[in-house]
Amino acid sequence: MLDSLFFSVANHTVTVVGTDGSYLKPFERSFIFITTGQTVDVLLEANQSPNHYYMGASVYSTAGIGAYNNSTTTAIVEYNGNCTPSLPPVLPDLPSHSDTGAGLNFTASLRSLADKEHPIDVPMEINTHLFYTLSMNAPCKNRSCPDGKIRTLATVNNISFINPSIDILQAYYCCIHGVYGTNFPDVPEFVFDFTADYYPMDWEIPQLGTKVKMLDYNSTVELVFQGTTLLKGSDHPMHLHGFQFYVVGLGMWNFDKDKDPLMYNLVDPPLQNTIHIPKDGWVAIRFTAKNPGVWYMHCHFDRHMVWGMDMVFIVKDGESPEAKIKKVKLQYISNDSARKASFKKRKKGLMKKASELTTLCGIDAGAIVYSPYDSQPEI
Ligand SMILES: [Cu+2]
Repeated sequence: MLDSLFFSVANHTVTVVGTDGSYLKPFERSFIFITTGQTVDVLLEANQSPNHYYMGASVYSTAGIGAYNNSTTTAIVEYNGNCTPSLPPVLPDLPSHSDTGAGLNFTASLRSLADKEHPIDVPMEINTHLFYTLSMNAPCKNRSCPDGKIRTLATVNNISFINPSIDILQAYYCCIHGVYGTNFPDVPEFVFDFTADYYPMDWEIPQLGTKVKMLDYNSTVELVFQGTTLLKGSDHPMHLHGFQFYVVGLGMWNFDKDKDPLMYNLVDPPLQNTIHIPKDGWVAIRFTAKNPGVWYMHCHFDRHMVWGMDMVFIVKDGESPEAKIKKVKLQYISNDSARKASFKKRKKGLMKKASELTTLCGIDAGAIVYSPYDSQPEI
């Protein structure tokens, strides 16, 4: 989980048909671009002359050579039947390690099927606008730490995520205070030219914190990720748990809030859970917060994740029973047959809740259930 990759099969094209578990309008390419945490479904037609062909993958990296593995990983596609294979097999032609345009062009080609059998549900009226910068940071003044070591952190909206000692889900569920703050900012505190060539070094110093963004149930969210060139910047595969989101726009340089939304694809945007934000670029996603709970969002490059490029959404409970994670409904059901029919399920739910309170929250909880349907109360 370190780098994005180009992949190709020599002398063949592939038909791209899906990503992150959702269908796409099929399109042909001589290579695919895939970032960590993503899936891409392709069809390969063995329609070339019987032979042996290399398939290969190479790293896409905006860092200089030496900062990543410059080799090509390979395996061989062999056609069945009688043939005299070329020796060595033909190698695929892959884009260069820094070909940002090749990756961006591939990502921008993804389109949902968006037909009668596969309708899309992209939110059109947005009530929650978020703008998150993604940065590499240096925690010590002038990049020089007291112990002489060079250290790097990574941030979302200039906040480097600190892992709490108690899980945020546990703290939320059990109402344990002091574990996290609910003031994750909707926009960066400090707005500057995010893709400039030079900055004062002081701007590289991040805040540290464990902060979450609270979302009302069924909020319609638009989130723009903006890469910055602090510490020369990097690309970032951003991954959201708990949701699939529509990727409605992407581009290079600073996001323009007046012009760029006019170019959004709201007709057939791809439905994904991981999206590659190019270095010096931006990506806009939309989703409806209809999954109550605690959801982690992070860069899928392992090093960026442990350096703090993470945050958490908490989606509050909604009104209906299906939209709640926290409460047990104890209201009396007046209809006799409905009460009897749902008794077993409700009893099981209550017992599960008592058990969760004990194991998860450390509370000595118990339940005694009397009913006309059992001869003995259940404890
Ligand atoms: Cu990253």
